[in-house]
Amino acid sequence: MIPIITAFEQSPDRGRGLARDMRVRWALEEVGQPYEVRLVSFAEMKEPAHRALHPFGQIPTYEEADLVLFESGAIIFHIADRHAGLLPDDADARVRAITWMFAALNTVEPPIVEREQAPYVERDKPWYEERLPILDDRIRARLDDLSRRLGDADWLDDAFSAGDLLMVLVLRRLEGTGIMEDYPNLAGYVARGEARPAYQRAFAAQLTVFTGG
Ligand code: GTB
Repeated sequence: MIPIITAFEQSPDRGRGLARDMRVRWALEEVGQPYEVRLVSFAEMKEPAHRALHPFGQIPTYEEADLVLFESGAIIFHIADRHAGLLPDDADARVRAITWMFAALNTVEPPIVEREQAPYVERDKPWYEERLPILDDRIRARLDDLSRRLGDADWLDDAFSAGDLLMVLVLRRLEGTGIMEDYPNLAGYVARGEARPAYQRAFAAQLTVFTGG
């Protein structure tokens, strides 16, 4: 059964790996599972047919026979749970890797997304200029701790896992802010993730939607 995922027909980043279907594509590539992609427009995402798959009218979704999933974290967990390669076999190591999945999505990503959205939703507000450094500091507080924990290790808990996959993509969202430059070990960590052949295939597939060929 070939799973079908949904992705943006149009994306602000023109397919450079920032939209969350990249997480699902990368996970599927890591485990060697072929997949199909259904592209949806912004209007289609809000229509009942898509909302039946995703109650919040977003991408990505994941369909596999009668199973329909939304939320990139849940989709990655499902893929990692059903295939070898993204979660360790050892029970304790497995739940530690799952903990890093939650840490990426619940602890590190929220301040990054808040900073990312501020220019869109608050630029014309009187507090905007004062708020930006506060948002940057919240991100730095998380990166200070993450950087300390990673140290000079390649991955967060021994072998590469779904936790690293999510953390690398969350950190990539800082591209262009100048913040990552202050954390050379985290920048190296992201580069290691991006160098993985599965990442490269996933990135190329998403980019092809926008560049053709
Ligand atoms: N918690 C959900 C998950 O993890 O799956 C969040 C899903 C989500 O935010 N989806 C976004 C979406 O559908 C696309 S990924 N937005 C449309 C809407 O809500 O109406 C967010 C995203 C998109 C594009 C860029 N980019 O181009 O830079 C970055 C991030």
